[in-house]
Amino acid sequence: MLIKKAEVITTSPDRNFVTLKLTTDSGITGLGDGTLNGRELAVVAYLNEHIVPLLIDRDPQNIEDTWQFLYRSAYWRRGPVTMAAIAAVDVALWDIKAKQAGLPLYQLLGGASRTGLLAYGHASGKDNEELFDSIREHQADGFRAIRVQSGVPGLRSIYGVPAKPTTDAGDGREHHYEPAQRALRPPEEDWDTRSYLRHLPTVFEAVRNEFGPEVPLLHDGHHRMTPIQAAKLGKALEPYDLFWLEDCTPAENQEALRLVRQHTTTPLAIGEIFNTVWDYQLLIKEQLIDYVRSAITHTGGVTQLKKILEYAGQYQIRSGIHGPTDISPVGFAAGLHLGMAIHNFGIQEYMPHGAKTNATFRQSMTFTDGYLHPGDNPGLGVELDVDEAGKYPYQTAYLPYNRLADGTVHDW
Ligand code: KDG
Ligand code: MG
Repeated sequence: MLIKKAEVITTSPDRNFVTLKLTTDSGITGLGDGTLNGRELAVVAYLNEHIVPLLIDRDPQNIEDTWQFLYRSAYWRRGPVTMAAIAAVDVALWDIKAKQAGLPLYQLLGGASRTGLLAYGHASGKDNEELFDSIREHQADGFRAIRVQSGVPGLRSIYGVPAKPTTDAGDGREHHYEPAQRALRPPEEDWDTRSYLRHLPTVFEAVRNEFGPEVPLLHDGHHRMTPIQAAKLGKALEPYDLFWLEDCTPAENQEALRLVRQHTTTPLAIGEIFNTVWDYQLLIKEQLIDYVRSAITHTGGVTQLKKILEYAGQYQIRSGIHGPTDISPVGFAAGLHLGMAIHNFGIQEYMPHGAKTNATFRQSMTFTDGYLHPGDNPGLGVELDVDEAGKYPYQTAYLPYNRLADGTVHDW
């Protein structure tokens, strides 16, 4: 079997997506997700200019060899663009191999280790009243675990809280929060860590009082605190028994987490912006995190994330695969298949895509009573309607960035 065609398809139904479609001489096709929010066209160019010519007439069955070839022959390794491009190829090859075997991908990854994947949904509100409504809405949708993001008095906008409802998931409800805004420049937001640190514990106290001690609650600090501020927040949130505190401090300097760990037992999740196992090495080896947050799309595909999670499993660190709407239905499905097979599954993020996206990418995954399942169709269980995709050309969009009161640029 040989790869005869490799197409890089961009589409923007509810938001921008980059999909690699491989077609073999036996007619089997494979899809891979190369979406890198706000930098999509860099991956498109990397694929079109540097990788697609190398895939034609290549045997799609040698997935590990292709992965090593693309990673090592590039000479310039790692990084979000390279690893998203490699991920797109890797996932498309796994899709082909599973279709060739006539099996859902998770069967090739070791079979089912569970009947379904516990998912968490994104509840948010400018104030507690709006937040409580959002939590109730997600519980009504079946979510058993809830991520809580709240407005902070004095701040105009904040990560995770929609200024206005954005995507319609086709159920007549306004859902979720799409951070990348279709604009020619990144929108500027304001930030103040001390206001946030004062306010957030009061939000979790109110949520626990209202919804009780059982419901697993998660929060995303979104890279905005210094290590000691993160330690302080982790400690202040201990009485509210969080499932995890995510991205509490920028983790380029992995040692920073030693200080956080020293001061709090709140479980820590990190890794959605990581690209290789090396970004995790010290964090895993020193037990500084409890959940690996990478998405398959940003970590070089199934091939590498499986290895990272096997390494993490030796340290009893579990998966918390990244699943916002900027992970396309293709990348999301690949994460579900891996989540079904690994032993050290923790939880799966689930931010439903919009109606146009769901019409463009036909998916066999299900969400039932709080649990996700990838379905049992051969391959990933996702088909891209190329004609539908053609209706929505790419639109420039940027993620926001932050400035402090004195004008200093800050992590968003
Ligand atoms: O593109 C950026 C998003 O993927 C990110 O902001 C979402 O932090 C995120 C999350 O946990 O879903
Ligand atoms: Mg996050």
